[in-house]
Amino acid sequence: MKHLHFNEIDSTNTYLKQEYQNLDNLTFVTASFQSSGHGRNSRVWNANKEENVLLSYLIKDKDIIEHFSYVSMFSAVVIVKYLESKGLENVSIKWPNDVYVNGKKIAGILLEGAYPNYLIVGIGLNLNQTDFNNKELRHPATSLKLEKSDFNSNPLNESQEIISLFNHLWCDFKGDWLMYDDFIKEHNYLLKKRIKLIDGSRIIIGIVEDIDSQCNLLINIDKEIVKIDSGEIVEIL
Ligand code: BT5
Repeated sequence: MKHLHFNEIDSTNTYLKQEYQNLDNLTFVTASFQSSGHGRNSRVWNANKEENVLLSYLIKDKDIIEHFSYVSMFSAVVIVKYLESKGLENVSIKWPNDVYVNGKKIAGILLEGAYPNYLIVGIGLNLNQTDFNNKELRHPATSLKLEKSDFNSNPLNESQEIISLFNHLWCDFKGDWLMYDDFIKEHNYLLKKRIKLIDGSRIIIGIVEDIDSQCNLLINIDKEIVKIDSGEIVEIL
């Protein structure tokens, strides 16, 4: 495992996309600042300089790339466990790719891939930032500092801690995709919430019943359970 750190970069995901041929499987990249940090569908990821964790890692192992939805959930599990280890409560996973604390977004996860060459997982985690322009954000944001005012550490130390935790948990997980099944179900932010989801041209409204062992969202639509493997929650009704 290798860890590269940049003071400033366009995006840690973009860096890995450009350099994947020269880098090993499980290379981690972190940055103190991103000039073009992005989320899904080219949305902007905002993070003040030197205040947050901006981290990406590269997977080149084909077997693992094929299991990308587990990798996405696993990454959320690592962030939840990290936040719980800092004493935070009410930490949950908002399917498919966010981590919430007390109903606010603290981390976003972005998967970008080109099968069979690479899968890149980018994680933006709000640490010390306390000013968020919530009017501009799709969902209210929070940070470790806002949730726990006595939190005092720098993003590079915390990134290293997250990478260590990742490695520790990864060794077991990569042989057993279902290992965190129960943990994921227990931390399902959307459980029993009525949601509106958009998947391509499809609009789905229903009550979330579960996340199944293939990481699909199970939605109750007029008493019928529908399995959703991708899409975006646009509203909690
Ligand atoms: C995500 O996208 O939530 C995935 C974000 C991944 C960012 C990391 S940082 C390291 C790596 N390098 C990158 O360039 N990206 C990854 P999405 O679900 O599309 O959510 C994006 C939306 O979240 C934006 O449109 C804003 O409304 C909101 N947002 C932006 N910055 C935020 C922040 N710091 N905290 C909470 N919400 C934010």
